[in-house]
Amino acid sequence: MPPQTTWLPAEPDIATILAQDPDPLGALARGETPAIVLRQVYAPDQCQGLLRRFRNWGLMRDPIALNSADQRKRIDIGTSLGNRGHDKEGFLEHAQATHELFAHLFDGFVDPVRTLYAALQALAPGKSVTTAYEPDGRRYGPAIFRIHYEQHSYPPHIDSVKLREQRTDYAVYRFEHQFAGILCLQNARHGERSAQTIIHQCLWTPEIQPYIADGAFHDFAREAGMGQFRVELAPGDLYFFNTRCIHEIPPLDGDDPRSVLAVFIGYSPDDGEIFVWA
Ligand SMILES: O=C(O)CCC(=O)C(=O)O
Ligand SMILES: [Fe+2]
Repeated sequence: MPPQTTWLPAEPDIATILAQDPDPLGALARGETPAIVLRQVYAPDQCQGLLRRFRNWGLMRDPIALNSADQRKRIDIGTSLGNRGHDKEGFLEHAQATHELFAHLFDGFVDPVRTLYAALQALAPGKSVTTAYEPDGRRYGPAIFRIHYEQHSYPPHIDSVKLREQRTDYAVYRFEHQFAGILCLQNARHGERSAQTIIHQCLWTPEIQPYIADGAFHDFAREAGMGQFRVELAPGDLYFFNTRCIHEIPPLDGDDPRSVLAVFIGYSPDDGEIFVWA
């Protein structure tokens, strides 16, 4: 068992969170809280309806289609800087196509991207939340749907355009801190069990990297008596966390793919803009 911790998330809705702390993103940046968890910001029946649409439009594979030649463990709907950033022109063109797709993908539903951005905006009084853009005005992908099939896992890692990917030629490089925002559409379930994100009370430093690279982070965390927080999500829940905290998702099982809407977020305490991308 991990040690008892006082490292607790801000929950469960925006009004409660802001009443306790007018600057919850600042607390996230400093590593004082593991996450901001907003419960039921998107209706579960909308989650199911959207996933049905993705299947009907051929955007995701039905897990029951056992004979499918497509055996990818993860399917993305959207544009990922991490996957495409090596080719800036190609990335920005792909992002433009994602904007065009997303302009009608949610017709008849509440727009989940707008829901996510609105929640972030409400948590950042005085700042302006906007899709990341380059100086010439071209925009990044606004958000991405990630469908994770059985056996998918995220080993302990961080996400950082600055500390890890060193994307010096992109405007998002300017931000001091990077967060993620994740809206859960569907959990991978196996009976009572469902795989959930674990966030370790550990902001990445170069000294930590060898443990991550060698697959020895769990031993290191145990010996250090490191705290951790397990983010228990239901469909419709949205959480934000600091992606410089080492985090992981154990292997998924069950037939339902874990499906989320995900963004990255660039934040600096003294910057009036907050950039959002995928
Ligand atoms: O899906 C999540 O909750 C987090 C996934 C993650 O860590 C990532 O995409 O880098
Ligand atoms: Fe991550």
